[in-house]
Amino acid sequence: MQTPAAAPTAAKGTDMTKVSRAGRFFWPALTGVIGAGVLLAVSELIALLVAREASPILAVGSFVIDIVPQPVKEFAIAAFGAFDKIALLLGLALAVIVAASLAGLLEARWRYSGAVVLAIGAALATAAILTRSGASGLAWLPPLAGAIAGIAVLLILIKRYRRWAQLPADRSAPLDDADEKETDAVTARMGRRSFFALSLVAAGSALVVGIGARVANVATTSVRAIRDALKLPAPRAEVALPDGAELDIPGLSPLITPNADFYRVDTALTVPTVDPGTWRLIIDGMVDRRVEITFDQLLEMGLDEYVITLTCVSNEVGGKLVGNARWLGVPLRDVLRLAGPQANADMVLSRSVDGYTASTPLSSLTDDGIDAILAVGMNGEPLPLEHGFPVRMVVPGLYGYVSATKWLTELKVTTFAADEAYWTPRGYSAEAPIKFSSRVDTPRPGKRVSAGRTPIAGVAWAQTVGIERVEVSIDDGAWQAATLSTPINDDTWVQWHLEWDAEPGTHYVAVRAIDRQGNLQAEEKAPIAPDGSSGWHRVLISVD
Ligand SMILES: Nc1nc2c(c(=O)[nH]1)N[C@H]1C(S)=C(S)[C@@H](COP(=O)(O)O)O[C@H]1N2
Ligand SMILES: [Mo]
Repeated sequence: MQTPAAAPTAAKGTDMTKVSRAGRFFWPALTGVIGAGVLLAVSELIALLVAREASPILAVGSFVIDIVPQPVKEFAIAAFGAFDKIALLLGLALAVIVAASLAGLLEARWRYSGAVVLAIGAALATAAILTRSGASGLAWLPPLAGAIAGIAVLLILIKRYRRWAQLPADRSAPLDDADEKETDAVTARMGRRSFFALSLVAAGSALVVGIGARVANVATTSVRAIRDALKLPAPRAEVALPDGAELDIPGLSPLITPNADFYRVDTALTVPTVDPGTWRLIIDGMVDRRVEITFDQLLEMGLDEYVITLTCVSNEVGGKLVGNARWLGVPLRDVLRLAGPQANADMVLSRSVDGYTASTPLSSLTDDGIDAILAVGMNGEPLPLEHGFPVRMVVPGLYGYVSATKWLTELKVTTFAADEAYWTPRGYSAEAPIKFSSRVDTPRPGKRVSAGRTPIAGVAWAQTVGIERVEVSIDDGAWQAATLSTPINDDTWVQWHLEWDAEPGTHYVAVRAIDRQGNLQAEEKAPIAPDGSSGWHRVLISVD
């Protein structure tokens, strides 16, 4: 009986190391194509991350369209009809394959000659990208990064190919005569194996990364364009800011957090792209009738403005995972009423297009006194993609993870006994009201303060209840009442400040709040899990 180990491998192995005549043309050419593929894939990936318009293939394609004379364009349309663009891209792909094969063949013969061909290709693509209108400041980065990666892969692959084909890698170092044959065969076999292994990995990842990045780029670019072009109806009622709503103190958080500065927390690896034209909200579960509504139907329910401070359960004492925005939306109680929640239900499981779920007490969404909304606008614009475009939930008084589902697609009326949300089996409470809190924004620890009169200022929030008082203690002395901004409503944070006569040295500044029900902010420190941090924010300040 013959075991696999006993099979004669030596003779066959030597055969395998031979590169056929056709192979001497095919493998280097393929190497060039793989190098170019890596170049394009890395460019696409970096373009997706830093400069969406900087896709080499598309930029060169658009460039060709622009320079092609009108008669040729007309011929292309006549010959290919609606497929003229596809024909162009196929032609371009063919040109890339030919040039890349040439690069591989040249590199196998003269070191770095193929690298130069790829570099020229990348340089042409960069020129095409930079001469497009709308090229951003980082538009040169994708083709550069692509060229570096593509050339590196080409050089390494060709080196392995030369070992396999027994082309002298370095003419100045001949092999020892006696061992030559044996060593050649071993080197060739190793070269062959490592050549194929890397070729496979490089080609495979180039395909996956390149196509993935291009698809993601197209999807987000088109939904981004839809979002940018979207005009939301004006609110029936705007929230007017009361006099004294905003304090003007350097270093203090603005009353309304600009969208660009608004914290972002979600489990989404890539931002979901939802076209409002095909978006549907399904309301089902324990309801009298299952309801499906479109984006337009939602808008037709009438939009109002709500200013609500959102807070993340992961916000540490003094942290930045809290923000205040003007939301444009529709009350959830009106939306739920369309379906008619049944009496024995006690929870709404909201679901995002990416599968994320949140469990919100039904009463928080139906209570007349709570402004829980489906939001479509944020600070005067449609929701940014990152903040849940086209529709998200915002519920005053509950941490985001149990209430603020972004990219919303379904509201399932159910019970806490029957259903569980994303974070519930992961160490967080099924129900999580926001623990009211306060924060010192300025002076900032680590920033030097000059002696003399200095404002101490920050924000405090107690959504649905409101902040009654904010107190500051310096160097663990008596608690002094801070001056508050005029609150917009009980769902938003207030700004506070206290004038301080700062003396040289180091000082502790601590803050605590009292809510409108007379409760003092919890002093006891708690970690963020399972239901939010607590404790008083205390900072160390050095004064010159
Ligand atoms: N689809 C989806 N929605 C989500 C989340 C998520 O991971 N996925 N995270 C929630 C959490 S934990 C918070 S704090 C808020 C944050 O909203 P923001 O990113 O707009 O600030 O979104 C909530 N909505
Ligand atoms: Mo959160």
